[in-house]
Amino acid sequence: MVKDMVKEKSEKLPPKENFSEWYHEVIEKAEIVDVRYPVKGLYVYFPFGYKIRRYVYQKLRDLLDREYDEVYFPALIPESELAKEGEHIKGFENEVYWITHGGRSPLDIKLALRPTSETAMYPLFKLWVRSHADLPLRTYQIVNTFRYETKHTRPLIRMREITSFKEAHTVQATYDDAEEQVLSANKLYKEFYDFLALPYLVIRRPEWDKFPGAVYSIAFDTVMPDGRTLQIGTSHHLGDNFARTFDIKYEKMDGEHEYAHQTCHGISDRCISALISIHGDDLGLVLPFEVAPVQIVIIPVLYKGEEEKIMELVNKLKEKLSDYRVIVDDSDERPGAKYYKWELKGAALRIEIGPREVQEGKVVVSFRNERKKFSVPADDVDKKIEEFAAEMKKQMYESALEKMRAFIKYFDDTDRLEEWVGRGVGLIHLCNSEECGEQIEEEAKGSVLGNFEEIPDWIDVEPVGECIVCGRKGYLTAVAKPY
Ligand code: P5A
Repeated sequence: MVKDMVKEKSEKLPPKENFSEWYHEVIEKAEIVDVRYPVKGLYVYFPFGYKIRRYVYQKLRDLLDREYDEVYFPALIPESELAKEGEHIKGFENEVYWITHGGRSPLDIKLALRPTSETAMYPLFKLWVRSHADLPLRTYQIVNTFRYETKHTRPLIRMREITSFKEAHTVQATYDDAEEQVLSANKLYKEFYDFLALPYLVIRRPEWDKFPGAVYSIAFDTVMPDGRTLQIGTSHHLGDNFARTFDIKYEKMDGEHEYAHQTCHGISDRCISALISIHGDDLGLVLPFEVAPVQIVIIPVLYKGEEEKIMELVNKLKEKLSDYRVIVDDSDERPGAKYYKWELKGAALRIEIGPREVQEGKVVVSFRNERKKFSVPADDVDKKIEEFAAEMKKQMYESALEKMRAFIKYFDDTDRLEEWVGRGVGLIHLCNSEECGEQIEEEAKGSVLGNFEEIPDWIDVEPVGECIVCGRKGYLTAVAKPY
C-alpha cells in the first residue's frame, strides 16, 4: 500500500542542479523522511521511506548473515566502560549524550547512549573468547546510535540519532588475520554498493583522521551531485588496542595466552541518502528494481467502450507478475498525473496498456531511469523482468560512474586545486606528513580523504609522484569537501 502522507505539496521539484534544495524537497515529496520532528537532528521515516530502508537493509543483512552472527547489545553504556580506551573516549567525548538520572534520583554511574558499541560489546567479548577455538568471532547488529553532532545536521546524512547503524565487530587471533577481515569487510561493502549501483572510492584515511582507537581506517567515499563527498562506510583495523584495554585474550595451542586482534566496520542511513541523491533526477527517485517499493506500475489507458478488455489484460498481467511488488493505478487521475506520481516515487518499470496493446497483444514498457518506451509481447513480460532489472541497474551504474568520474581531477598546483575542491574531488600527490596535510587542508578549504587503497582503472595518474607541498615522495591522495 502506498498512501500519500504529505497533504499539501508544492508543485514540481526544483531541478537537481540545485542539489541541496532538490534533496530536501525530494525526501519530503517522495515521502522518505519527515523532517518535522521537534528535536534537531532526529527524523521520522515515512512508511514509503521505511520500505526502501527495509529492502536496502535486507540485502546488507543477507550479505552479513553469510559470515557473521547477529547479536544485540544494550543502548546504554556505563561511563566506566566508555572511558576505558583513552583514544576512543577522546574521539567521542564531545558527541556523547549522557543519562544522569533515573526519575529524580541521580545515577551512581552515568550512562552513555551508545555513539557506537565497542565499549558495550568488548567487556562481554572478554568473557566469550577463551581459546583459539572461539576465534574468529564475527558479530553484527543493526541498531540506533546517538551522536551529538555539532556540524550542520542533515536528514540521512548527519543525524543525531542514526536509526540504522549497521555495526560489525570481530575478534581474530593475529594482526594478519584481522587485516584479512578488513579486506573481507571491504569486499562485502563492494558487493552491497554494487547491488545499489553506486560507485565509490576506497580510501585509507590519514593518521589524523582515523577512527578513535584504530590502527587504521579504510573508508568508502562516494561523490554527491554537488561535488562534495559522502563517507558511506568504514572498516577499521583495531589491532590489539581494545583487546589490551578490555583484556580480551585467548589461549593458544601451546597453552600460552595472547591478546586478540579486532576489527569493526559500519554503514549507516547514509547508504539511503546516497541512493536517493546519486540516482535521482529532476522528476524524483530512481531506484534499482530490487529496492523499489513499487517495482512495477501498470497504468491502464482507458478508452470508452474498451474498458473491459483493457482491464482484463491488466489483471492478467498483474497476476502473471505476482512475484513482484506491482501496483495497478486505475485511479481517476489523468495519465500525466499518474506518470508524475510514479516517477517521483521511483517505480522501476512502468507498463502502459491501452486499446492498441489489447489489439496487438503487446504492452508498452519503460524503465524509470531512461524513460524510453518499448513494446513487448504481453505473454513474455513476466519472463523478461529479471533481464529488465539487470539492464536498468547496469545503465544506472554506468551513468552514476560517468558522473563521478567527471568530478575527479588531478592537480599539481595548489591554486587550481583550491578552486576545484568543493565543486569536485582533487587528486594530488602527498607525502602523508601531517604538516603537509594540514597545509593542503587549509589552502584547499577541504579535507585530505587519504591515499587510495585501490586505484580504479579509470584513474590515469601515477600512484607515486612528488608531494605537492614539499616535493618529497608523495602518494596519490584525494582531497575534497566532505559532508
Ligand atoms: C564502525 C562500526 C564506527 O563507528 N564502530 C562500529 C565503527 N565507525 S564510524 O566511521 O564512526 O561510523 C561508521 C559510518 O557511519 C556513518 N556515520 C553517520 N551517518 C549518519 N549520521 C551520523 N551522524 C554519522 N556518523 C557516522 C558514516 O558513514 C561512517 O562511515
